[in-house]
Amino acid sequence: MKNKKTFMWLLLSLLVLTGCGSSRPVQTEEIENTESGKIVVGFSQLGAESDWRSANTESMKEAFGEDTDYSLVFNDGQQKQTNQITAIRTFIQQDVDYIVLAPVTESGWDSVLEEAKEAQIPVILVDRMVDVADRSLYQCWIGSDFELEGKKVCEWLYQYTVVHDIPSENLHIVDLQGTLGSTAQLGRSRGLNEAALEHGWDIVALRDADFTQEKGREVMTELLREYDNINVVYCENDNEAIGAIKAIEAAGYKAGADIENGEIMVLSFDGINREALSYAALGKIACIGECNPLHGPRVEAMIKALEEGRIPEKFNYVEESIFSTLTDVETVTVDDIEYTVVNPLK
Ligand code: GZL
Repeated sequence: MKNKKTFMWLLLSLLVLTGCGSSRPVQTEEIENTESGKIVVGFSQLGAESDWRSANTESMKEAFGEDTDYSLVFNDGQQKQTNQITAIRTFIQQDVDYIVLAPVTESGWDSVLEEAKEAQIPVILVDRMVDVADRSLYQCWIGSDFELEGKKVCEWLYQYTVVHDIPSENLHIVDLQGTLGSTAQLGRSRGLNEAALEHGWDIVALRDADFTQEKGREVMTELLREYDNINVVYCENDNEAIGAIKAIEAAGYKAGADIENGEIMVLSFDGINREALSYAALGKIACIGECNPLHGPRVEAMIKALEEGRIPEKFNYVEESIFSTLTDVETVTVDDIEYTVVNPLK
């Protein structure tokens, strides 16, 4: 445990920020003063692009809040890897006890994680994964099986076509992808691609919608101008789905599950956003693959284990469900495991 003074840190942070060469000093938020005797955790959060991200941030801030044994130094990377790398270097200069990283995309982390290793500061990954040659650069990871999330939603779609006797070749799907190169996007897109190959679905187009509502609306507007046969929209998070539904309705179509009668079915992921859940209640979103953001307590448990000399599991997956207010499909089976479809409003 390191004994640090706030003034020294702030001075160091200032030196590091001015010397870092980044165009804009990265705002590293000191949460509360850092008294000696607390475990100091530097958290590089990738951004605030979605409701999921906000819930994830709140979960971390609560787990490492002022009434705990920790002092949290929080940085919002504003969805830019360069900001996250600068923040990690600041944490190294501040000589924090632990670095927690929610990486925006998988590649480009080897050098800065090498620097953390050389500084003997353990790194814990949360949510998305990093693609590094040397896995010893991080202690452990906690997050979701994103490909499984995609498989569950696609199995729900397949079962829906079976119940309604809809031929697979009648499905014309667009994939509104999340931030390209992020683990969540790679896994969810892979889930759809594999299901489409297995069932003979037509993937009309893929578009980067960056997990945001505005991009979801924008790319869906373009797609509806470009194609007249779209009847399923696979949104890789709820914020995109909300944007897509606004575009669908603005173009004079109806978001709904009755695709044989001209409605456009919207599928999504997360299950956090209240507006998305209200759309699910109306059937405007047919199915949501749950993605659990509440990683704060799990990360705290990992740090506690490390403090006590115990080694956490390297990879830790959270349990997740599948949501729908439609009753057409009651369970889905993926990789021989059966998942009950849950009504998120009950
Ligand atoms: C998933 C997470 C994704 C969410 C999006 O764990 O990385 O990023 O699904 C968020 O809402 O933007």
